[in-house]
Amino acid sequence: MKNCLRNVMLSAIFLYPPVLSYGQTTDAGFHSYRFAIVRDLSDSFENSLQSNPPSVPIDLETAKLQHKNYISLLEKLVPEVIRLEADPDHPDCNFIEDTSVIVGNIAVISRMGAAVRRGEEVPVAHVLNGLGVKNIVQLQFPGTMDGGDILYTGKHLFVGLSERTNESALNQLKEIFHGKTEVIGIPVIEGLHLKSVITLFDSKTLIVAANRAGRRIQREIELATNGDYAFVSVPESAASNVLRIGSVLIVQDGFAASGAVLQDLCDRYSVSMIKINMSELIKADGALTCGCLLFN
Ligand code: CIR
Repeated sequence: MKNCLRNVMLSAIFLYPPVLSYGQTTDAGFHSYRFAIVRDLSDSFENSLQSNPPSVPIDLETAKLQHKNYISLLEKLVPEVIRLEADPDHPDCNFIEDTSVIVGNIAVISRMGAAVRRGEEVPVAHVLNGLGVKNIVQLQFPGTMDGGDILYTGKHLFVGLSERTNESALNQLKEIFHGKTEVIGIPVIEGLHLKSVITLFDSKTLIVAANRAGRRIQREIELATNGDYAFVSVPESAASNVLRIGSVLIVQDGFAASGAVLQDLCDRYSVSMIKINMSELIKADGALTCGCLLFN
């Protein structure tokens, strides 16, 4: 496998963020994408994995509407949105972010941490292949990885070591991206994924949940990276998962205190903020990044 991975690495082209001068940090180019892959919400979504069974069960019709609105929004922001059919045998299939990690022209196909979700990655790999993504690498046993644990900033690839993503996956990613981008393991002590508590505002500014897991992750990143990042804390952990596309920041509706912090940040950097209600997807531990795969 080593040789194969080395060949993959030699032909990789990586996209680094543009150099920005002080006061000009919106970073829209880095966050612009040509493609988004999304997957419809399954009729079996009520049977999705839920770490804390919600007091009010998922309302399927509302979930479908929320997911439809999310896709409509992506269609306004990304030129080519590829929509895959739902799979009734995979109630979590709309959470397509978990199926792979795409950086530059390398796609690493997940071996997902939850065995019941394995198989969701198959049609995604086909689409990536059809689009001409040059290097498609399958994560190997005993590695397990969910894309929700991978945070790529342009300079670093942070890998959440969580219930879903393990040390073997971290080591494989280090090998795949060797010489191209620094891969750093970050323990996730609470929450499903790394990106359940930390996401990108821009390539140098991270939005982090003001909870125990968020503080630990911030500390680990600070220790590992020599002050490369600024951190903005939001009080509600669900609100720490934001989705930046171009000069737009998509945030979860319904979290007023965090919304105010994020609005202030957006105002400072001339980024437009759009709120979207994902209440039914949150019940299945879903967030904003998890509904799409974005790449060029
Ligand atoms: C799961 O437990 O796998 C799904 N119910 C939720 C996955 C959310 N994925 C993500 O945030 N990347």
